[in-house]
Amino acid sequence: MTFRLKAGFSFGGWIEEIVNPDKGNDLIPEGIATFSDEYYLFKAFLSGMKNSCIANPNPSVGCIIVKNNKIISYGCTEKWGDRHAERVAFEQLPADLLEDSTIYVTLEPCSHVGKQPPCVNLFQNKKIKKVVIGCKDPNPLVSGEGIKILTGQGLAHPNFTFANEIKAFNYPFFIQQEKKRPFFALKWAQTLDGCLADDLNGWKWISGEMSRKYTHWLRQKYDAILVGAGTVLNDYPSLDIRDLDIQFKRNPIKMIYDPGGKILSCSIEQQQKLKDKTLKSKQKIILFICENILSKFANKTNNDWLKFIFDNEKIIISQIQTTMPVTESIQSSIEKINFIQEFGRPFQSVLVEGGPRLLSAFIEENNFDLIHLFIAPFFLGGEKNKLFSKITKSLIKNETKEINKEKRYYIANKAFLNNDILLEIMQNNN
Ligand code: AOF
Ligand code: ZN
Repeated sequence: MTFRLKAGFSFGGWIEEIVNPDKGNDLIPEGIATFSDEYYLFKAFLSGMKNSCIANPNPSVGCIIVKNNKIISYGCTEKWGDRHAERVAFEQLPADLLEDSTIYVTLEPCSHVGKQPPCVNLFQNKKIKKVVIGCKDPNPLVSGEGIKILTGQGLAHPNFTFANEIKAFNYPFFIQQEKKRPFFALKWAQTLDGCLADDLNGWKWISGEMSRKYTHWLRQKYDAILVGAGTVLNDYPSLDIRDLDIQFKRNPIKMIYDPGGKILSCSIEQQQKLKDKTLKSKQKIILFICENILSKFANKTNNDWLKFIFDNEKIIISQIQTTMPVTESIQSSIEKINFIQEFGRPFQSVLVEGGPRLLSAFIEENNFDLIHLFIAPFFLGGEKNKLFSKITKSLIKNETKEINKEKRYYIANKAFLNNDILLEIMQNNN
């Protein structure tokens, strides 16, 4: 899968639209004629961004209905299990208004019975002019069948001008359909000399305001945020969404990787800070702890802090195995959690936000799909908080594996966010 992302676009969507809501729909890329199919497809794409945080694991699809050069209805995929974009757009209109209209939808309409009935059936006998389709659905249950059915009815007009952007925006969905596993994105901000924080850990923000807004938008797009316990006990991050001027609908699940049980054995002062900040959460938190460490703490039931952790409805403790590489142990632990029961929907994606050691483990084990890298133009001059820093010891015990230093990754996207650079990097370009 090669992405040819247009300037101003990122894997999170149209950056200007996200961090600058005043821009509204005034973002039509250069060279796209007003009222052309591409023009309306782009508007459908923007309309699909509204529910990106609640539609997953479904793709966040946009659909618009156009008649006499006027948009008469908008639709966006609703939360998992609910209506698809086409049905939302259709159900707002009386059937007779649909006559002579054109439908623009970013993903091939589905042809299967899932939690919802097939969208292809919506178009029958409505005297619609055509259905312009932005991208093929990778779901094996659909995969071209929707386009085929609509072609048979003389309605299908595939137009893949924005197919790369649509795929990028719904990348976790595409990867999950193709690889049948959760999607891992890494995110960090660094200085020109590669520091992710200063050596005294006193520096909170590397990147500028626009990058931060974009990061918070990304947070709501992913199902969960994963950080290491070291980062939690240094920064006490809230891991919530803030600083966004536009509407968002949900905070991500917080995941803390704490193989050695640092959080179970932290000081009273640290316990209080955790209670006031990271653990003060509307959303449930998942703590990954090694099985042998857990068994050491399990019988200390007279300890108030352990009681607070173990009896807390908001905290799910998920065991990890010491015999596996870090990222595999996290993945296999995630796979054992019943997300539908705990969170009301299946799990699809995680954004790994740090610290440097946990990020390095994902890179060392080559287990990631995408990097969102922010580079801020200044120097910090530290040593401790760089990737693969020799000063902080590795998370991977008894591992001799070295990262493949020769490997070149693929820069799928680049953007200026005021005075920062955003690079979005994939394993390769296919
Ligand atoms: C569409 N329009 O807006 C979306 C589609 O279980 P279901 O019925 O919700 O089906 C989920 C699948 O439908 C999903 O895996 C993907 O293939 C497709 N998503 N299709 O026609 C939409 N979100
Ligand atoms: Zn559908």
